[in-house]
Amino acid sequence: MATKRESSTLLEPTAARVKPPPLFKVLLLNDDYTPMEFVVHVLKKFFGIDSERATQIMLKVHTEGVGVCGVYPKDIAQTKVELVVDFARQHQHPLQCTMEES
Ligand code: TYC
Repeated sequence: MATKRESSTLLEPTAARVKPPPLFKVLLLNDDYTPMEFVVHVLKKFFGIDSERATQIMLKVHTEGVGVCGVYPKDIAQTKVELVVDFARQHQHPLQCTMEES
């Protein structure tokens, strides 16, 4: 009995057809009221950054107005932004956290 041949339809290799998911930077913005120690605490708690690096990032935000906390896929970046903003509001701080495609 003759064996059936596989379909001859050619598919492009997966790697050539699938775009990598876009990544988003999570940003902290400066303000005049949130205590510096609170910002350092946020960077450690939500982004797993060590004290020294967290202090560097906080000071960059303080002097330049904005700084990057981390780069993530969209849903993770959105969750981080929500968690940081909720945490800041619970502590009555006006800290702003946002995201942008990188
Ligand atoms: N500018 C704030 C202060 O002088 C400190 C600060 C740093 C606030 C970073 C927000 O994202 C921020 N207390």
